[in-house]
Amino acid sequence: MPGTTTNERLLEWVNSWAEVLTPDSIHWCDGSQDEYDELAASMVEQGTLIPLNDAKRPNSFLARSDPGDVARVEDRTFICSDDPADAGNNNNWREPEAMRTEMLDLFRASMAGRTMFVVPFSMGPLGSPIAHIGVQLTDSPYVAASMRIMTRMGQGALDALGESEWVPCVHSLGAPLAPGEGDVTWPCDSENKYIVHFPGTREIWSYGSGYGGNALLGKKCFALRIASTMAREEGWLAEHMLIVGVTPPGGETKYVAAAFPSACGKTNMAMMIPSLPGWKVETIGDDIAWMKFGGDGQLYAINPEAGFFGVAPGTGEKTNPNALATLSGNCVFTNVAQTEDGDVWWEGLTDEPPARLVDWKGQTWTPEVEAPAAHPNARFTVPAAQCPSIAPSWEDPAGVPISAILFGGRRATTVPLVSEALDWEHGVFLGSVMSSEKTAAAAGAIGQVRRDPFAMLPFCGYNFGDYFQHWLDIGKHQGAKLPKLFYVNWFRKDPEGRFIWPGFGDNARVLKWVLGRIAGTTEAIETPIGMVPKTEDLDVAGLDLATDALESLLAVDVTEWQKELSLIEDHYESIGERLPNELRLQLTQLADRLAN
Ligand code: O2Y
Ligand code: MN
Repeated sequence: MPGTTTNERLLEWVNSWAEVLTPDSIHWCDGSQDEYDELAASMVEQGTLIPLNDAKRPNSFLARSDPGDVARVEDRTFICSDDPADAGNNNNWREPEAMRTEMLDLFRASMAGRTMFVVPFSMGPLGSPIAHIGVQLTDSPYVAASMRIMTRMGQGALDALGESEWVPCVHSLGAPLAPGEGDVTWPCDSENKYIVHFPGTREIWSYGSGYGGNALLGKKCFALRIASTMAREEGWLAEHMLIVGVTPPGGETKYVAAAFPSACGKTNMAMMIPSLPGWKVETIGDDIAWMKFGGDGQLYAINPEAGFFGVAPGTGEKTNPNALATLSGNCVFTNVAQTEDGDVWWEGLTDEPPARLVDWKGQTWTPEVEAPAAHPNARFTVPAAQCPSIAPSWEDPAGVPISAILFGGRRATTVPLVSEALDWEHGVFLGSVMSSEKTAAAAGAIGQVRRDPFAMLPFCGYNFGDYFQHWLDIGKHQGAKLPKLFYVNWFRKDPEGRFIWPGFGDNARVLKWVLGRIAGTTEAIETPIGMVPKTEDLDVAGLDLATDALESLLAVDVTEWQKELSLIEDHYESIGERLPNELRLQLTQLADRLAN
């Protein structure tokens, strides 16, 4: 049954793809609870979903993926632009027509024996001027159900679309069924994955994977890779950033966006419980921010998503109590372990593991087993509205005005706890050189610095040189009242290798300094790398910090920074010839300031 739409181009597009994909049936998703329940029931019958103990975690399920389909696949992710230079050294490039031919061969009859779901979705609150609509075709009921959690999916999105344009997203598991052939619990073509973007026509084609960012095409593929190219053309920003509202006691809420590479505690910060008495931090989003200029010259941000697709391992009462409370029901867990009483468990949920579990591969697990019970990239999918710290304004169609943007990374040395950019151009320089050190997980590589500009390395849909220029151009927007830009590092260590800063809820102390800088009430010291707090201006009341800890946290060591200069030069070399001259100048100016 076609959805209720008169959009002829949409109807034609669905029909023409149905001819290629040859599904047995077509289901237009309306986004209702009944539809979700029916999808879930059919997946339970098939064995794809295991219902969890309803008394402990109502309306929740566990999925176990194919072991060959457990994460995003960056080496199989492609940008297909006419000119390879437009994709840049930061992307895998393929010629668009050659890729279409190669993929059409795979797509042909790839949905045989299956239902094709037509999934209309809005990235952002329905009808928001900052939101955009997509329509995904998929033969995965897991994907259709997950899209209902992660986006505003169904008839509402079709209504918001009306007769206008949408981002077409085609997804097939690549696992056709012959007549009478039995299905597996996680169909996919794990040896043959393609995550493909055509920025010129704003299309996404994905084949072979049913997992996460490879298959829920609204998230990384649309909201970052395609949206970043749309944002460049249209003068806005599509960024890999969390958004929080920060309210001092009796004060006004200020909204802050922050970009961190993976393993830097982004979800924890998005759901932070501040340690400062009377302060409030509220969640707008944990992963992606779309920001457009309002008539008043401010950047207004929305979280384009409606749910969280978070990493389960490491999420516990100490690291993120708000995330745990969010997971009280209506969740889909993927690749976590199952307890004997039909609930879920993962490393970091409790200090001690249960005596007996079923691991993510469906095998009996006891603490003697060396391998983790949950896959390290095991995920939860849950409605954002369930988060105790969700901000009242999180679905405001107008977005929230952004007063500050934080960039950050994991650095044991060199980079102070917080510094403020000298101006917009210097802030863009800071974003363009964002870096993290590899952790002990990567044996032999500890301390090696990896550059991840704006945390967009796997997500920028075009040449990083052009992307940096776009950020510089945003700074020249007529009448812009730009957010202040900062660089934070929660991970500085002492000579014994211990973290100096406690992190988590105590990061609110840094936010307090940031708000003071926004208000113009807090002073700062100008250093060669930016404006750094006076030690007395960081509120560390009640913190058990070692003597001289603050000096170490805020130190700017000229010798260390001079070594950093050559690393940045190498990084800029790797960007190629489209690196803006303005950023080369920023690097020279930094070198000059360090020399003087
Ligand atoms: O592993 C995946 O498919 C997803 S990766 C992911 C998921 C949620 C939020 N962020 C990320 C990421 O890689 O940045
Ligand atoms: Mn992310």
